[in-house]
Amino acid sequence: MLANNKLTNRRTNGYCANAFTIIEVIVATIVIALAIVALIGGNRAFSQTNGEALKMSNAEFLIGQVREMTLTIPVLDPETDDDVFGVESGESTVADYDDLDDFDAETFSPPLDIYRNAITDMSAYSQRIIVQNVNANDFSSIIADHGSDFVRVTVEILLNGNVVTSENWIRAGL
Ligand SMILES: [Ca+2]
Ligand SMILES: [Ca+2]
Repeated sequence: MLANNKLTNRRTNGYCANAFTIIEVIVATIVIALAIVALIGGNRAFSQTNGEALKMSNAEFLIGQVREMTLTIPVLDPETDDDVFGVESGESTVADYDDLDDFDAETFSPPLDIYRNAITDMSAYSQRIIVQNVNANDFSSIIADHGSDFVRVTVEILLNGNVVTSENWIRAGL
């Protein structure tokens, strides 16, 4: 009888020593749950970062298209010189634009490529262009239209109506 009790105790003790306790299981479950939450959070942050990078990359591409598109056209209209700031008479579409200020206050949606063709698969984006004359001695100072030989071109890129980024540069009409 005594031997039987000892055997039973040993089995019971052995069972306890080799099995997980409830506390161990709870702790392990919490650790695994925390790891899963951390993984999901990390993945979401990575996706958001990736999405922002793609947006910026597209925006930079679209700014580059405007820069290239307007790079070779003159600051002043070849026909009317500085008579008109903006689109001259008879220039009804972007294909007719032949000087820089023709592009002032224009928004292209879908955006245009360097050949002035609509980029239809980027139609959620827009290019908003502002052309302003600046002081010859201080390019940060905006002056009256055709008030100097220097022009600041600002391009804003919008995605679904929200500004993603903008860039500007100076052109000289000398
Ligand atoms: Ca023109
Ligand atoms: Ca013009």
